[in-house]
Amino acid sequence: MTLKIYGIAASRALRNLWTAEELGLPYEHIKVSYTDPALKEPAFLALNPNGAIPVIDDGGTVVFESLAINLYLARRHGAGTLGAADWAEEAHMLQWTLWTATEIESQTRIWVQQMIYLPEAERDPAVLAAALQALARRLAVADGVLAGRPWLVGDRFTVADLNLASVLLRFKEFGGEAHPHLSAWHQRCLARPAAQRALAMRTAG
Ligand SMILES: N[C@@H](CCC(=O)N[C@@H](CS)C(=O)NCC(=O)O)C(=O)O
Repeated sequence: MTLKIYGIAASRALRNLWTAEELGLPYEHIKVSYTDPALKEPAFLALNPNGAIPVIDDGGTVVFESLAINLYLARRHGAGTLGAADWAEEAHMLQWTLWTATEIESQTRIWVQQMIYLPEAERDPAVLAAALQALARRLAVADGVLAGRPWLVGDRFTVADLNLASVLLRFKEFGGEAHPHLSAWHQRCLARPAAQRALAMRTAG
């Protein structure tokens, strides 16, 4: 059964579309938006009880959480390429992905909340500044690591790179350009043909 990816490309589903493109997987893209009331109805809640996108159905294996979906797809369909070749790589892919979720996305979501969702009058500059400051400290860590190696795990682009790069999509706004090695790495990630195909879907509708 073909992999099904639920969620428009202009959402966190982009991360999973990028992964499917990297792996060359055939997939059906179900372009449901995060504003669609159907997300809160029983049929969709049976797939993702959070009522949110993305969620995938890979031949009956249903998974929600965008970064977990990518770890699963890489392990299931890309062992030794996008996914781990051994347990040490597996550990480091988990390490960087959990770091991305807890140390990076915890701050970038504050930026998104403040700058995209809240009306200007309700924004709190102190909250925004604190998030950007916390983010800068963490981005400096990744910059230091990438000063000595081209990719986060092994000697190739892996799901660890994809997960961090896709969370840092608003790279400039998140202060990424202050970190030269991270900047060069982010450009390498986004220049990949699979990334470009996924990014093009955001405007294609
Ligand atoms: N941590 C989740 C977040 C999922 C999420 O918040 N998705 C947004 C779109 S990017 C959504 O569907 N929001 C609608 C809602 O929560 O009602 C993930 O990474 O998959």
